[in-house]
Amino acid sequence: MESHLEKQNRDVLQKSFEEMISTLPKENCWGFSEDQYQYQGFWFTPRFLQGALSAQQQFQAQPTDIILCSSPRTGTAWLKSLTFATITRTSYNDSTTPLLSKMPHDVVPFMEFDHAQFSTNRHLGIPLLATHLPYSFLPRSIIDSGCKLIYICRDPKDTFVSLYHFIAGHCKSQNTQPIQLDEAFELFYEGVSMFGPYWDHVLGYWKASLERPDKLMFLKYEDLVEDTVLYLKKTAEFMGYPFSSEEQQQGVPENIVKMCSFDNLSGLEVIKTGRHRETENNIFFRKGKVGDWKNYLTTEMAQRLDQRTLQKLSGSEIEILHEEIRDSCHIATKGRSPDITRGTFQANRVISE
Ligand code: PAP
Repeated sequence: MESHLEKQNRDVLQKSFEEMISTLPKENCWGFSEDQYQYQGFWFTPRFLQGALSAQQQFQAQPTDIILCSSPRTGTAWLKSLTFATITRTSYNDSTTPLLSKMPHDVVPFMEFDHAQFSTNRHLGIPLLATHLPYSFLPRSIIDSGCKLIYICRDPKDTFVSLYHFIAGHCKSQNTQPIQLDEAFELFYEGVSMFGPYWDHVLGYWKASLERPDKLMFLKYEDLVEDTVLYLKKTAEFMGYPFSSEEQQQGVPENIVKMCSFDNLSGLEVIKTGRHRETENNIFFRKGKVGDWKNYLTTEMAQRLDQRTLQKLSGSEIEILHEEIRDSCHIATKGRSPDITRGTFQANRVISE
């Protein structure tokens, strides 16, 4: 039970946090009941910002930690389940793994929300932790400890569509009015989205990976969809838990992929009926497809977002758009801005070969 002194300290901290955020630029948007605040270039709800600042102050990374990093809606839960199943493959079998009875977000905690749970996991020898924080917000101990990071990113069009549906679903469950898709699109385009601007999030990790390629692995959702077994093997190796040739002969990676597939996880009772904090688990699992943006964005919207992506990532050698799209943007922008077409991204460039 919290003592009087602890409560007093908590109240003081809360008051100073509220004073601090009252000085920040804010927007009331995306249908949230709370405002979003811009802090050091990124947008947060107060709860997420508070979690970020508290993680910066308190989180002590260990060299053996493996931190799964991502913007929202880019494949975090999938990456959590794949890495968790890989690391715990000798502790659990197909019928005892916690992945069958818990939501991936409850199996691998978020650094900025679930400190206590992380200590328990660590105690159990599970070094995984996740974060949606931008690279520049990571607690210093993560960089200093030399622990490993895995970043997953996704085509911004699918990321936006997924985010829109997630927030709309959340609003519906809270009986609040979601905003229209085209309004949300403009906000995302301008960078006003949870932990956004999306491109700055990607770029922060990308630049860090150039400096520390042995410590930061880049994955793309689209690559993971295309050849999940291949990327799972690379991820296992990067994490220091490679599949032996015997395991490969026995089809262990394939079994993990099957267990963590969208169809399998989304069909579980815990996903159909459970909750993660105040959100129903089924809202986290929508379609799990590449290119679903085609069902929601007009051609003009898609082109605008692609142009934005190429502009924002120009000069970084990152490629998060499909080759065909880059080529068509190249044709559309020829003669306007030579820089726009320079964005190319070797998603798995830093994976140990
Ligand atoms: P979150 O961290 O904000 O909860 P995150 O897990 O990063 O979201 O991404 C959610 C997306 O991954 C959803 O995409 P969609 O809206 O386009 O469908 C979700 O469906 C998808 N996803 C979740 N689990 C899997 C899986 N096992 N395989 C493939 N995609 C998945």
